[in-house]
Amino acid sequence: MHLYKTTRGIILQHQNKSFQINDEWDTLVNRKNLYEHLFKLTNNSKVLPTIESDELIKEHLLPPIGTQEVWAAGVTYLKSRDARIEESADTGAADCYSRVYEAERPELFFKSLSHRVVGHNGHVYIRKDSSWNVPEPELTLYINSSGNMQGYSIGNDMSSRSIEGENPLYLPQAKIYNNSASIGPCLYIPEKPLDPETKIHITIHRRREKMFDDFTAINRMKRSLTELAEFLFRELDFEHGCYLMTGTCVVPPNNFTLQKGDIVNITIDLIGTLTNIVTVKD
Ligand code: DO4
Ligand code: MG
Repeated sequence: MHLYKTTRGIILQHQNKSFQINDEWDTLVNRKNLYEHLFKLTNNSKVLPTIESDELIKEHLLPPIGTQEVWAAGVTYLKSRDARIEESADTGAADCYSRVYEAERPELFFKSLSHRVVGHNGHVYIRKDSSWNVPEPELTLYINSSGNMQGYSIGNDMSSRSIEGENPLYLPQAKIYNNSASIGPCLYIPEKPLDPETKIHITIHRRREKMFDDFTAINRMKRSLTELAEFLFRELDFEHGCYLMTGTCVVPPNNFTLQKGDIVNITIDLIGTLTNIVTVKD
């Protein structure tokens, strides 16, 4: 099931039908056994004509988020560990990335409040004080207030590699700035957990030319999704649940940096495609 948030209300898509859901986002997504709850709603919710739901999703889409905080995990794939080691090679900090990759405790960091999150077709920013900027395509979990994974979305953890590489203590500046977090296009709530073979695919286009294209499967992750959720919830409560980006799995070559106007597409099997346009804050 795919849940879309629009300026005109919530749309649930299931088996080629679209339903209008009359509930408030935070309350809805935090309902116990979300899949079963939504399934029941399909029996007594208004069915929207395809033309109407397509128009709402195309023209009035919002990021699939209410007041949830967005957190992120780092160095969960070998690719990410190696990229961090390379970018911090001159600073003597490379060791901390090898250590966190092997450690029992994962790297978890705060990424965004919900009002700073952009969605599908939204503009993501690159920092003006950063010389090396990349998108990070990440499977993103929706975890309810009881700590149970209830759904998935697609995240783009926009990052400054020059700032992060200079000193690991600069991580919040490399990661948290206006329009640095994108989530969308929807919240996907399957009956069963995602297949470990699920692929994440990213392309970056510049003036119609493909600059980067790569993919991997989520089973390349060193840690389990439940392990990440368990660590995040150890000493933190989230009244309406939260989003957790689970770390990047593909990294553009070291000579690549994003430019204004680039188009980033991230596709995850069964969830959809999240598209972002890269720009710079005025
Ligand atoms: O350690 C820095 C952040 C890593 C990260 O965001 C990732 O691996 O996705
Ligand atoms: Mg990341």
